Amino acid sequence: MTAALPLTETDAPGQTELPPSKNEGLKRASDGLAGPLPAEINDLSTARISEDAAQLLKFHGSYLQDDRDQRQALKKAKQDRAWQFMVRTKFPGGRLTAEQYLLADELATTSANNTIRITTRQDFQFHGIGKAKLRSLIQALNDRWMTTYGGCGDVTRNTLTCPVADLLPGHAFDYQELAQQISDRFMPDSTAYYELWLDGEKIMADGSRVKVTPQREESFFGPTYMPRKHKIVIGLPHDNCVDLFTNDMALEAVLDDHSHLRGFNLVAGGGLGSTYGQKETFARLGDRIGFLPPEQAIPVLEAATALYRDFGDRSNRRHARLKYVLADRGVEWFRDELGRRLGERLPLPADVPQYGVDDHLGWREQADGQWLVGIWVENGRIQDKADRLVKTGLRAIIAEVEPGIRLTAQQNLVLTHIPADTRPRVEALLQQYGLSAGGDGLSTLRRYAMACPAMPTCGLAVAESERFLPGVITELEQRGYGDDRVWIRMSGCPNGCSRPPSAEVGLVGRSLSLYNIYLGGSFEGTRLARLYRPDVRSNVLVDTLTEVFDQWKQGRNEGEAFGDWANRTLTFVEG
Ligand code: SRM
Ligand code: SF4
Repeated sequence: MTAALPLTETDAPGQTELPPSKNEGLKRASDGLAGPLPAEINDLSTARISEDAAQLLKFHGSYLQDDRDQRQALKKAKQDRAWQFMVRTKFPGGRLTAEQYLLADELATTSANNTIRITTRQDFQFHGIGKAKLRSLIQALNDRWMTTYGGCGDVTRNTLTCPVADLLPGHAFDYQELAQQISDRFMPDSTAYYELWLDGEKIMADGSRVKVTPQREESFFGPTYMPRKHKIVIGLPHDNCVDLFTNDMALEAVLDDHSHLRGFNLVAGGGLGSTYGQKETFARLGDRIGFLPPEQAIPVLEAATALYRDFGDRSNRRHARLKYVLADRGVEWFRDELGRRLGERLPLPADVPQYGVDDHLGWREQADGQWLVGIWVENGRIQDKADRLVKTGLRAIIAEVEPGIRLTAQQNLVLTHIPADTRPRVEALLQQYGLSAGGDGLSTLRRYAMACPAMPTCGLAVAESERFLPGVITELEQRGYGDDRVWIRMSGCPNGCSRPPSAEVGLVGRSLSLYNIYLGGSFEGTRLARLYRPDVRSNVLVDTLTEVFDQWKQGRNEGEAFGDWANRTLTFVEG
């Protein structure tokens, strides 16, 4: 089976007659994503860049932002906004080395706001970077093989997979390696990135630098790249730690009784973002399309990605994700069209057993006898606070022990390959810096809470999230709910970056101090939450939650998770 039709079929057979969006023209005219960037990035007479340049900068892994805490005062003083940049890396499978971590830690201090943000897609983000430091930061990351190319923009984003499956006993297949291969396959061809940030050079595996031959053609993406962002994951049913159904495309592992990989189900059409008041936008879980053997993973993803490239809506960016192609045209249409491109239809999806999720906190013995330990990082923000010196502590442990590093899709971090006789030393250091590997004072409720960055960096936030959720959890702990295992996820707008639509409790910003409450998603990420209460003021959020938690405790069946109980018994506003 091969991808029989040419993969440059960008004439988009499925397009509507509406004119293409502005971004389509911008991409086409950008000369391989360069556009006005070289001139504007190097112009230090202004702290910002133009709107067009900002759109293209995303493909290079960076966003123009401003410090929203300062907006009002600056406006009052008739001054320009406090412009700054965010930079996002791309770590397939969330994997990096100790050396890379230590460099990221240093760059966060010298070039950003002294924090590193672990993202829900196993990456790092640096915030608060001044324009004068942007180039040197991206250069320094690349010098140690940390790319930012395609971290954002209308291309294939970071490929996720379980951060530790390849290390644990019982797995014969290297999911990390496949994630890397997928990532490599879908990198853009244009060399504009290397010319803009790396003096036209690529850093090779041995550290040497090689001049790139300038290239602008995109053999796979074509001149207009993807209609919108494109997210791929490899997921495991017994450990759906990557929330596989929420992605544009997923390879769902099909395992035999002994955990050996038989192949994958291709899952397509997931995505979580929506826009208030626009009914044509919604959160959606992916559908199982068909079964494929492991060696067909790349050709099948190529054909499915080309299908998205060609049929995604290029006139309305809010309706451009693959999920809308699936919703509008149906699963059977997708199977037929994919079969046409592959030369034959995929066999029907295989049955998969019950789902589970592991957040990978705590100590586990690896198959090779060494140890790994998952460390909790509140909302992924690596920073020092009075009670927990997360940044200093991680740096100290990583510098001394030189473990492998894996980032989780729950915004936490795993230290790997720790020799058995070093474990007591790591335990002592964790304690010394107030770091938690789960348990040791960390409540269960807080362990499973996640928030997106929102204020003050995110330009799309309409409400607080990362700065607000910890206080909500504290109140719930004080009222006696700390031992309850419930996924609570908050976001500052309905784009769903911390994945509230697939949580048991989703708290989604409506406007300042106002949230919609969604309930009833499954713990395992196999069912979406539904709108339970709209427009809840932040000062009564905890009261509303304690009400439903109490009802759950009184009315649940034995062992029934909160999300399952809520889905079974509550009356919802929608759905
Ligand atoms: Fe996201 C936009 C942060 C994962 C859906 N996301 C943004 C931006 C870049 C805001 C912007 O466009 O100006 C946010 C930057 C805020 C800041 O100050 O850092 C942002 N998204 C994040 C991160 C950092 C949240 C986190 O808590 O970790 C995650 C970075 C992931 C990465 O490393 O690549 C992040 N974003 C997600 C996810 C979850 C996932 O992918 O597993 C989603 C929901 C899944 C999905 O894509 O449907 C998500 N982000 C969005 C959307 C809505 C997209 C849509 O088509 O519906 C936007 C808005 C947009 O693209 O226009 C957005
Ligand atoms: Fe920003 Fe909204 Fe994403 Fe939160 S969910 S980071 S507020 S875009």
